[in-house]
Amino acid sequence: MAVIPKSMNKSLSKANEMVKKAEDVKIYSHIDCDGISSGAILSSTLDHLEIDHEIEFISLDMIPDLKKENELTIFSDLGSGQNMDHFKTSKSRVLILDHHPPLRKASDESGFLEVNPHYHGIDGSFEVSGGGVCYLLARTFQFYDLSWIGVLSAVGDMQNSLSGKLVGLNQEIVKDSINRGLLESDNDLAIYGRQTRPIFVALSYFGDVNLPITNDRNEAIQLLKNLDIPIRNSKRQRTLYDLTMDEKRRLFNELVRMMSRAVPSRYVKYIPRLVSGNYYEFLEEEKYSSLRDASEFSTAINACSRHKNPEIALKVIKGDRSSSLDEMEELGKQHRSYLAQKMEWIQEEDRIKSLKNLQYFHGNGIKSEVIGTIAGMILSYGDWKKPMLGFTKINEENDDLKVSLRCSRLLAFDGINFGQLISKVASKVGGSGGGHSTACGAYIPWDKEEKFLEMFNESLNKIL
Ligand SMILES: [Mn+2]
Repeated sequence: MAVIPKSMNKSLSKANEMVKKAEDVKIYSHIDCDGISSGAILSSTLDHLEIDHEIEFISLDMIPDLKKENELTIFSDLGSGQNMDHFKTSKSRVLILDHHPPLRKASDESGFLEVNPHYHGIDGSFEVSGGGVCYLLARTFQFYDLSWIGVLSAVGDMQNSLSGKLVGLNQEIVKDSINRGLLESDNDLAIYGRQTRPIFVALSYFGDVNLPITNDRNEAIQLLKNLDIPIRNSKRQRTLYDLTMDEKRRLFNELVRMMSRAVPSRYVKYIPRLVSGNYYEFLEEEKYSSLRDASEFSTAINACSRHKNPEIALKVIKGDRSSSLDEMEELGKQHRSYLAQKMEWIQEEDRIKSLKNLQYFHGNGIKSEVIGTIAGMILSYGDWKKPMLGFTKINEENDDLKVSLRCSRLLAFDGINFGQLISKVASKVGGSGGGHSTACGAYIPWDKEEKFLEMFNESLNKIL
């Protein structure tokens, strides 16, 4: 794999030594799709090596309270951005496999090893995910069968969201997976729900700008009729997966035409990028199942993590296709009905408020784990030209606020990075934040919401 820098290969082989020697391992991984996939790769690797291990999924705020109790502690998809001094002191070893921007200089103290792409000139925000770094370690043991999970983690981390496809080290992991016959990938229409959603339903959620078909299934059916694309075959409703090349071409042209009419002219050049992108299809999974498409699989994992059941997702990724898969599907159902109920609640009383440069809502009572998902969904009912911010209490015990932001990718193509902006504004009111350019969030003190909104709105005067 030519693209892995030598220096990175060196630290991967040190990590390999560390793992090989260990007899008792604890893994702490981030409780999101990338983190759970990371955990699945590491756990499968240790299973293959017959090394005893435990795994626990945590959020970043739990790190200060963790204690070293095992011979080797591995942190995956977290650790690089946090103070880890309390883990540096005792005799047991620590391995950090992360892709977030590191706090420390490349450290290689005895017993404390950090593998992070940023140390080797690779951008961890889109070239490799936490799970990707874990896979690169698994690969040093020749466990190529885990490559598909590295793809899943990158898609779950939205590393393909701006360019429409995986690049950099991610692309190498894709190749490994294709070579093993585990994956197929090609360009297609970038409409979510490729395997499971009837095409007219998928189209009604198709977004980034508001169109006549947005949230309107009848309009979507009409559009397909006009393009001579049947919505059913003899057995069932057709999904994107069922469409012929020719049908896809007609649909692509029509979507580009509709969107180009709906946006200011400076955005028109970006439109094709929103309408097409690569799919990542897991060939071992059943067709039309929610596991066949990487992006749909990652949604199912998120439903587990957002309702605090990461272990179910872990078991499914590790291969359980019976009871854990049933549980995951049940959680998915509950998740969707929770979202629908909250969406209705926001809309029934016009709870979306608008300022000059942004829109927002209070989701008091909405779980902080799903406030971002809801902000993304509600954006399609608001004005796509402004970001949507949702506020909610962190949890029952903590009155401070979580704020999540979602926006059209067109704003990011235009050069705005909301992840950086939200981090800046949050720290000015005594909070902290970060994330991607189109999906990010922050934690702020409970009494600082107004100040935060005012400053955020103000800071957009020059850019929006
Ligand atoms: Mn990650």
